[in-house]
Amino acid sequence: MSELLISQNERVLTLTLHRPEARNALNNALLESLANELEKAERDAGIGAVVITGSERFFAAGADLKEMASRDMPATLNDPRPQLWARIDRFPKPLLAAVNGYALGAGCELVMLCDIAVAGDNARFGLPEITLGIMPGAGGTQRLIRSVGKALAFRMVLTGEALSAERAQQAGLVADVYPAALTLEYAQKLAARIAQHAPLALQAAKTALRQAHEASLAQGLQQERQLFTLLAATEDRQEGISAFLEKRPAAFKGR
Ligand code: CO8
Repeated sequence: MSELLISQNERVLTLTLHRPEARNALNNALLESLANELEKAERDAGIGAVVITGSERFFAAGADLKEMASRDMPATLNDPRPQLWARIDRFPKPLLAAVNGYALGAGCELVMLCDIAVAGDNARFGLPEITLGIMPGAGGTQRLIRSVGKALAFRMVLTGEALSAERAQQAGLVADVYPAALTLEYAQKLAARIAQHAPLALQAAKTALRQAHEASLAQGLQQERQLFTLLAATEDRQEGISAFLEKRPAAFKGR
């Protein structure tokens, strides 16, 4: 049976991590399946947003420690993992995480790579690598500090201790918290609301927002203005504004 379950409802694709025997640990095969499905979703105009989720008890317990244990320094240097993460990170459409239970290590890093995280009240977010004699290696140190600030990022990385869903929401790691049984449904509804918007505008907004994390303010402002100007050439912009002025729903075409 595949370790990545795939389902689609209208414009929302849901990818469910399914390795229960390893608490959804992200081995290379599972990361590759995620990258492949996201690349397919990128090419499919019928998909407007993607939700990644796990089970009700665990989102993902990190990198696969059995796989990692077998890798020495040269093997780690030549590990295809950074390329797999980069492929996932390149996904240009809105990407949401619906998190119940543990999101640890690489599982937490996957959540941070997503654009919006929605959590169940039983979720726990942590980077426990330090307890294993290693450190986060898939964006954890870089994305966490930009998301929750210096004090909490240092505390989490240096102690390895996890945050509750409530604390993660206060810190800005998570957008919404729901009762665990409803997390996925709410995330899918949020994704559906997002996916009804103009695809090119969503893509441009995502690119510009990510600049805030990944580039200097001056570069970010410049790119935001360039993307804003480019959108002026789209049919969807004309349609969106006309629909508002004519008091009718917009019919976006991705052009
Ligand atoms: N990898 C592999 N197997 C795992 C992992 C994992 N990360 N986590 C759990 N498992 C396996 C266990 O070995 C066990 O297998 P078995 O039944 O064969 O003994 C099975 O899942 C069940 O585990 P538990 O009995 O511990 O399950 P619980 O539900 O009691 O506990 C926990 C769940 C709390 C998630 C617990 O399993 C745990 O603490 N796991 C380890 C968490 C961890 O340390 N994660 C960090 C991993 S390191 C990392 O992510 C580094 C990323 C850097 C990437 C760099 C790439 C370039």
